[in-house]
Amino acid sequence: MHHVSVAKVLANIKQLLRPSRSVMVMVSDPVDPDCVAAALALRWMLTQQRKDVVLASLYRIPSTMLGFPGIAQVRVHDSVLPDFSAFEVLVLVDGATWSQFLGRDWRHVLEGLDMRRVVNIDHHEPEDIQAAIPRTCLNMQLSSTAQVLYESFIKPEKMRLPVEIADVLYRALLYDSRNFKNEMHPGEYAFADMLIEQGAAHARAVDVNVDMREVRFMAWAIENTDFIPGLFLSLLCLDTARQGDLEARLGPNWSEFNTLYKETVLRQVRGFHYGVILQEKADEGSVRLTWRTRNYGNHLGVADIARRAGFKAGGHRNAGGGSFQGCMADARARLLDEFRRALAAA
Ligand SMILES: [Mn+2]
Repeated sequence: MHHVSVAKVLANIKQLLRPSRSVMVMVSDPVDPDCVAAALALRWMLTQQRKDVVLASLYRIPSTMLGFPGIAQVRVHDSVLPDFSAFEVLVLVDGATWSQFLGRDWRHVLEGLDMRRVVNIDHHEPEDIQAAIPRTCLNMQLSSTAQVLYESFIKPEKMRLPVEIADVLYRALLYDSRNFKNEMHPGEYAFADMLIEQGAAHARAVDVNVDMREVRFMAWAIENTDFIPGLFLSLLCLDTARQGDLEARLGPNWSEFNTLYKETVLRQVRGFHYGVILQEKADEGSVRLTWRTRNYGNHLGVADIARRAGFKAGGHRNAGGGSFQGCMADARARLLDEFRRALAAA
């Protein structure tokens, strides 16, 4: 992968956008405060330059995001792809892999796209998008995609934001940083301070107001978590039977209610630095991986361990996801083996 400097990438993106009249901004899967706020902020910036901007998602809006300010501006294309040819530039925000934007059939979708007109703005560890479009992939290891926009556009151009844009960017920052509990990135507090100064509502952004189903998921999940002290690991395996149990308790969207569990149990319990969820995808013959690593202390990189166990894995160092082709029993056994091996070698 050849390296292109951030300054050069930024110049390339500005050059591509300057003459363009119509832009589509796509949000990533999962649809969360960061990708939506980044899309709303970009829409505001580009509309100032008299461009037509459409915000799109290939993925449904999770129930937790239905009350997010401005969410109605995101068009959901959950069965039919948008007509990309109607736009001069396609901007993909807050994701590093094609599948997070274009779905499982992304290779086919890419065949119909002019890659010179695709832009990626993101803060995850670089993946296949950067490899494909290094000239227009703005990837900065910062707190959030919201902060990437701040450092690249808002701060250098001394933009004054509308209150509603400052507010959603602040929510994005707090969401992605877990209210500043994640690893600290340069400029994070300066960004926050600017947003507050421009009218972001702090009290509302930090208000915790979870659905009761979050509590029921957590109670169920704690009962079903394997706490493996020798590996410093908490492991929740959701095989098909357990998923059926959760669906009966919480409804078909049960998987949207794991936030409280992830926040409370993964990486927060003394002696359990690594928190992993494995979820069987029987229809795809695969297993989905989610992990969190305690931020404080010197710990192993779960992505590397998972890759050695045969998973595809990415995201951030201390929070990420991936997938394994095969069954739950194999995914679990191989992951635990590699944890054992890595800890023995450490
Ligand atoms: Mn993000």
